[in-house]
Amino acid sequence: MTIKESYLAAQEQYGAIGVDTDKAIEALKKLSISMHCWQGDDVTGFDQDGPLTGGIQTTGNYPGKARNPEELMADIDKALSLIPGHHKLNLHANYAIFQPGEFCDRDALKPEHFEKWAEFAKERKMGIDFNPTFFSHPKADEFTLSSPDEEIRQFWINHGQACIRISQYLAEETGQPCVMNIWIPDGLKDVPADRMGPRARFKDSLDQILSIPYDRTKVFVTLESKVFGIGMESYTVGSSEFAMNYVTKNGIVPLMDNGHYHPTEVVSDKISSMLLFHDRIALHVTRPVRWDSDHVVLLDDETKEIAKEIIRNQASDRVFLALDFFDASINRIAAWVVGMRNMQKALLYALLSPNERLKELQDTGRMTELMMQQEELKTYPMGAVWDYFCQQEEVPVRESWYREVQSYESSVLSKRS
Ligand code: RNT
Ligand code: ZN
Repeated sequence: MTIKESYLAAQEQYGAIGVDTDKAIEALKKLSISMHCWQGDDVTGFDQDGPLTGGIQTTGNYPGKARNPEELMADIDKALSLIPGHHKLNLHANYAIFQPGEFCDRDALKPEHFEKWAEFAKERKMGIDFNPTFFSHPKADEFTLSSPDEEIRQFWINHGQACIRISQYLAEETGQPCVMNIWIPDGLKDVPADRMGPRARFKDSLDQILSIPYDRTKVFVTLESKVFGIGMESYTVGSSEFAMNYVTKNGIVPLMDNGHYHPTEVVSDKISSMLLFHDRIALHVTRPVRWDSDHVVLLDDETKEIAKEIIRNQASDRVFLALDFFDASINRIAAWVVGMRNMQKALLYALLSPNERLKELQDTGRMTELMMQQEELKTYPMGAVWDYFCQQEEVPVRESWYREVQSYESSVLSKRS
């Protein structure tokens, strides 16, 4: 059977439960995901040689890591060529590109340091999202925006302000809004003597960062909370309550990373509540394994549940969707492709559900039928629709994309030492 024939058979089966597969494909085409540049080089960036700090960690030493902007850009291109649809690029400030011999510290970064990225994005008609980098830096050993050392705190406030200017530049260059996400690692390994002080300083630092003039239709500032980090097990300054209250009071956008909550809490259950109180929300989709381990996104239950919340609440234009993982133990390009394609599959799964019908079953108390239908849906032929979508988008169908990664590995990655 050809891909088209399988698709037509699937179309009929979905049609019988009131799902229009053509419409699902059309909708999926428009859903763009922000692909994080930092999977390509284990969050190293180009502005310093030190280790990854901030309580996050990459493990593994798979060969072929991108060592410079050219390699990272080539790898991003390779990954994007294997991912259907049209996406955004998510950059971190430590990916600044300097002229030979030039160095500029984080507090003084300028749009020109991201000119090459802007060009890269424009050539590909992509938008760019941006992140100040409050880690992997000599001044980020302990506290950043919540530091009791005023000089250090000021340094990072300047960094945040510089990043707002860069974000606006990126938005203007690409013609697409830039989501600028603030996440700080600040916290303590052991029981604090003062939980309020660092949070009060963080609050003040954010106020100062946001006090510079910027165009709120071009730059959407988001704030990401976290429950703990490695070496910050007892206290994080930017907790969920802190972030939620701050964003609500200051009209910026909440960002939820599904690795940043207590292990039995799920972001899928938080989305509806957040959407009721915010015009927009942002997500970092990741896969926590036991802890916030940032494994590659799989087509697992929680990823599907997150996608359902976006789709069945018709919220795709209110949710900034980004991925966030960094796995150095496998081919890094494959990691991107698996994660991106899985997020898209989860969205397709949600688009191929008879959502109105399922709501009606819930509202009329027909819980047996609801369970039955939700379970039967799991074995509907979504794969045939996905394959057809990939074919239409001119990207490799099913596992055939992996051959391209293998040949790229032998012709390009294996030559990197
Ligand atoms: C860390 C946060 C944050 C980072 C990136 C690199 O726990 O999830 O989003 O992963 O900024
Ligand atoms: Zn994150």
